[in-house]
Amino acid sequence: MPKDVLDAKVEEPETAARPAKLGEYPLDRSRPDGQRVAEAAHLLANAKAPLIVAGGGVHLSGAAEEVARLQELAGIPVATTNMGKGSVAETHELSLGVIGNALGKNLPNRQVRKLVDDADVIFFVGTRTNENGTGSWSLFPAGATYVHFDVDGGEVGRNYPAHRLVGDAKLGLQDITAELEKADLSPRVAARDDAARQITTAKETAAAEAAERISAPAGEKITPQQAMAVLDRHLGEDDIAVADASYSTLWMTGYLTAKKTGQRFISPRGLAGLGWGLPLAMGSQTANPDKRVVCISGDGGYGHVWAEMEAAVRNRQPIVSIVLNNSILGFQKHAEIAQFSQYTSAISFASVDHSAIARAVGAQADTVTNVDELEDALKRARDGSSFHLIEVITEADAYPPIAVWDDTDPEKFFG
Ligand SMILES: Cc1ncc(C[n+]2csc(CCOP(=O)(O)OP(=O)(O)O)c2C)c(N)n1
Ligand SMILES: [Mg+2]
Repeated sequence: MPKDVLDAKVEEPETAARPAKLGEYPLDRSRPDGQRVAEAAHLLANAKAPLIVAGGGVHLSGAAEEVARLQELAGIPVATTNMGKGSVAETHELSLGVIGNALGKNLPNRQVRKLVDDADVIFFVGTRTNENGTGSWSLFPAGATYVHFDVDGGEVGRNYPAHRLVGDAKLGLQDITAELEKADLSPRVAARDDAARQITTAKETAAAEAAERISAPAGEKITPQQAMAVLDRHLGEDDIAVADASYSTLWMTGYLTAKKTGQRFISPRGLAGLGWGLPLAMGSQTANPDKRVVCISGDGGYGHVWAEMEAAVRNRQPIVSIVLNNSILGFQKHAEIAQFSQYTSAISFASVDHSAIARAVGAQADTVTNVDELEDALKRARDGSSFHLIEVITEADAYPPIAVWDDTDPEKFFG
């Protein structure tokens, strides 16, 4: 731009005034077709083993309360994708937790898989049925009837031929619930206890299996799962959890609990770009100044965004930023091994002191190597009012929580 053009005074054009109220999202909400809503309600009311699969669209629409209402009214079990986590409280007896690619043998939730296998009517809401949400399209039974509800008709039925519903999740779920309120739900009421029992049993088995993975001997170097178990105890129902791409997302979705309907767990699952974690946390904190935001990143991903710590400190954002430092690009290493049985030279880092980098820009920082130190650091960070980095030195050989690698010999990864 020439400088004289930049300097020129511009009269405000008459058309500049924009009186519309634009401070909310979504700006426009559309209702799905009434006849199709009635048919969907009929399918759900008469299903033997219905299952709702809630995706990130539920949060975008602000429809979590509506999903929870449907779960309660019709006694329908609810699972979520990674991005839909928190659509319902995971402490509810009819909540399965996160499914999709998160059902690998190193993630507790794989025990709920049987309930997914047995579902006869699957109701997708606010999900693109993409690779992660469907376990590479391996998860959902071929014989089930599908109802797919999304704001984008191009996504509806794209991967699973489905009864189609197109529109805003909040309004559409209200309509389906209104239809179900008129229906005979006695078969659903009768089936509820059995479904709740099956889910409870699956979760208890999962918890027993995970117990060994998440209990940490005092003073010893810890695994990401052990770190998540500590964090889960500290995470309040009003806190927002954010994760970077790579394993951080799966540690978060697999090992933290949505304690309340609508609680947010934000991760870059659309494109899975590394480095999104801290900027996502800063955006979350800006939008929710009164909430505690906790961010989980890997050391490689964090290296993309070190400079943002300065902005978070300068803007007095009291984010609790946890870096799981395993000194490798873990997911990348394991993907290369699984694919090629060897890995490239750029996988391992020299020793990097992330806490020193944080202190250099004026942040609080702790480096922790065991559970007790992590407990103390989390208490300090939660009570504090400024940006706080907790660098957790973790074991590099945490078995990758990726379902498609379940059959890979651990020797290959760590031998
Ligand atoms: C911008 C970007 N570059 C590369 C990748 C490919 N990638 C996926 S996971 C990963 C390793 C991440 O390592 P780290 O952040 O240390 O997490 P870890 O897996 O060790 O927990 C890489 C390089 C990506 N997703 N995004
Ligand atoms: Mg790493």
